[in-house]
Amino acid sequence: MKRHDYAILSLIALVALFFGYQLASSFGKTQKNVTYRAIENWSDFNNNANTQSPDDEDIYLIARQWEWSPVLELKAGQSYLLHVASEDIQHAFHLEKGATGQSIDVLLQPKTEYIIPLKIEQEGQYAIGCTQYCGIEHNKMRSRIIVRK
Ligand SMILES: [Cu+2]
Repeated sequence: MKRHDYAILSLIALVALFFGYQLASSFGKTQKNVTYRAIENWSDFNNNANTQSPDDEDIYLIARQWEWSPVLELKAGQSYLLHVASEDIQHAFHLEKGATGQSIDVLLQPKTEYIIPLKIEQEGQYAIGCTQYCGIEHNKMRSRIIVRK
């Protein structure tokens, strides 16, 4: 090979490394700090979701065909641990980018609790949705998180 061939190969390798790194770090960020565990007692989780208040540190959200329950009302600037779980089949939690500066996407295996650290500084309403096809009314599976001062 001639010298300029090596130069071109090196350039291609650098570009591949750059985009590979970008891709790898974007995957890492969406799932970063998210932990999960099997839910042994669904009625406890359901009960937590139905009795929570914006003052609690731990907040609960249920995905099911085809809704998110309940509509969460949070306080701006407060740190939460958001516990999200699917009651039936596989769904995927998506929170719009405006909430935290980066969208949050977490695949939800059934009856598994995903714990997502969440802090939203600005009051407002932030869209959530399901990004995993989950049946005929999948596209209706949208809701919001309401954040107040
Ligand atoms: Cu779904």
